[in-house]
Amino acid sequence: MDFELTASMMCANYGNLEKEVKDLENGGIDSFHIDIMDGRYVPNFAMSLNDMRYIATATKKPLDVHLMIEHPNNNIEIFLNCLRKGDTVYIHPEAEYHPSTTLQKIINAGMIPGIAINPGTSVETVFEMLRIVKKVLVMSVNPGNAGQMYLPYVGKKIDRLLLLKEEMHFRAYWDGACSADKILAFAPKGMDGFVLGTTMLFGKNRPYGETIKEIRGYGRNLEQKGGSRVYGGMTDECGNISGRWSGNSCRA
Ligand code: S6P
Ligand code: MG
Repeated sequence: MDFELTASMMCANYGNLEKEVKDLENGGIDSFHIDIMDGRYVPNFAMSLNDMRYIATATKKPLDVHLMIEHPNNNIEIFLNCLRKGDTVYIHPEAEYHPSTTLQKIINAGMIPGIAINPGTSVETVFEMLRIVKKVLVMSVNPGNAGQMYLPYVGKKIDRLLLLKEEMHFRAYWDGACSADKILAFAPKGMDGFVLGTTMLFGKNRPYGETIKEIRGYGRNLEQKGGSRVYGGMTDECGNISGRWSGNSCRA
């Protein structure tokens, strides 16, 4: 079972960003997740335009740009001009008066349009936008910081969202507190990719390649267990499929 793995670069070691990018690339990462924050839409400043620009020149892998900024329509061209066709740009629909206009700009520039859904945002709120976007980034923590706890109530919403994938033609990605049990539970339900941050990848004193290989192994194990993508399914209050994966628990 294949799924995409993207590295949350706000968690990287900025003491040697070039090495981080190369190590992740050599370790088999699929793309680089770039968290841009403006201190207004979220109460934090993370990566900057210059960080994004640097990583874009340091790798040929796709960038996955997650804009946590107010009214991205006002200055989205600045970001689009630094990106390559095929890179993804996610906006938060709540941050924009007319999110479909902004998404159209992303499409016109040749990038992949995406929306990020906050834990408190319902599927119904973004329903029509699911027709426009190619990717949906589901936040399983509140946006703004790495290293937060998984919010278990998000699981049931993800189940409902995944049921719409086929009809609405989008791919779904997990962002926030991504752990092995979440990959094991949600990849078989149709989650197409996972953002890896401090929970699994960074700050572990372990080569990135080793961790990434281990995670890819989950996909092979799921296949051997006869797992095929089943869209939807029941999620318990810990966000896992009830009774299917023993030993799963909410992240403490
Ligand atoms: C949060 C941001 C995320 C985090 C990432 C961190 O606002 O959008 O991309 O950087 O999820 O992962 P972790 O494993 O530290 O929670
Ligand atoms: Mg993010």
